[in-house]
Amino acid sequence: MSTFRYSVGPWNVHSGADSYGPAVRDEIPFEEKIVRFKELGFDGIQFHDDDAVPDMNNMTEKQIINAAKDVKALLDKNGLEAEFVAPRLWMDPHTIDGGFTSNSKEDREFAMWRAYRSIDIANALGAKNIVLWLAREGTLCYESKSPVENTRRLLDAVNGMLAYDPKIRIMIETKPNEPVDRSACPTLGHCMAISYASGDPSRVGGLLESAHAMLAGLDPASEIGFALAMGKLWSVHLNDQNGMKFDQDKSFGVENLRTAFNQIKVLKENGYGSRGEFIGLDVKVMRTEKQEGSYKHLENSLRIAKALEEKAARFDYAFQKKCVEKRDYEALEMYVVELLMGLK
Ligand code: GLO
Ligand code: MG
Repeated sequence: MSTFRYSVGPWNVHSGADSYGPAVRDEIPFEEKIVRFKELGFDGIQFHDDDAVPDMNNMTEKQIINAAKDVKALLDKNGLEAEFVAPRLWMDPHTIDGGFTSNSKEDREFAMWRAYRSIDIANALGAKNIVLWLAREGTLCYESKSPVENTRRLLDAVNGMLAYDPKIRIMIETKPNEPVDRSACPTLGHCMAISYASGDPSRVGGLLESAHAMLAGLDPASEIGFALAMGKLWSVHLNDQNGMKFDQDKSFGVENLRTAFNQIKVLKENGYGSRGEFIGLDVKVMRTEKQEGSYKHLENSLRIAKALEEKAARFDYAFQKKCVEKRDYEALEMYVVELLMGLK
């Protein structure tokens, strides 16, 4: 029995286009994806603003809200909950140089317009959270922006959103690089600092993605633990990554099984999910998969996560305590590896 509720975004099933080659599978319509997500065992859906309302730039504020209400009806019909809405501030011609930290005032205003509309969409979908994945907030050319001003602009944007809606919560999804070289908010430590410097720290928290922590050379379970200690871990994007290279979004646990186990273990030990938090699986299927394999990575990630939940439930805390008392960490480490290998 799983103790967690799992969530996923429509971008996690995609046609396989990357920077070096075109699509290799057909696009699957949104309605079809969400039916399948439910069948696979997901309870939550994550949205970009324009996943919910595709042509939003050319719509009035009222039209945007009405379109989002139709999506809410679709979610209700399928027994699904909207977890968050993220303004997609990296695709638009207005956000080539970033959104909140763009050097253009007009483009910064556009970014805020999208952030406010994302809050409207979240309210229409019944989602309590906005996610800020700050994809292009940072620099490609270091001298093009001031790191001090970048940080202040980011804080101003967060404060603007808090003021726009008295209830909405903001979760910053930190990532150190890609597509920018140096990000304005690379780790959960930075996110916590922004939270405490904001107008309402109780409404600004973090979303930790495993791969993003690894890209920063950090351990995802420890990043999760740090934010949990602050009471500010409000979502996670579990996936996997082979070292510090491009963001791979591999299925959860396929590269670093022990690290994956420790992520599940720290979430479980600290009652993650008891305040409605979801475990998001931000994974992508390999480009080599055929059409019928479009959901394989989601099935695999869920299977691995649930198997690791069971391993965490079986973890022998009495033995761990004994090892700690004797300072016999070799024995403890061997126990963990044997547990993961199915020898315990
Ligand atoms: C990319 C991010 C991305 C976000 C998503 C939600 O590196 O992980 O997938 O999670 O766009 O904002
Ligand atoms: Mg992510």
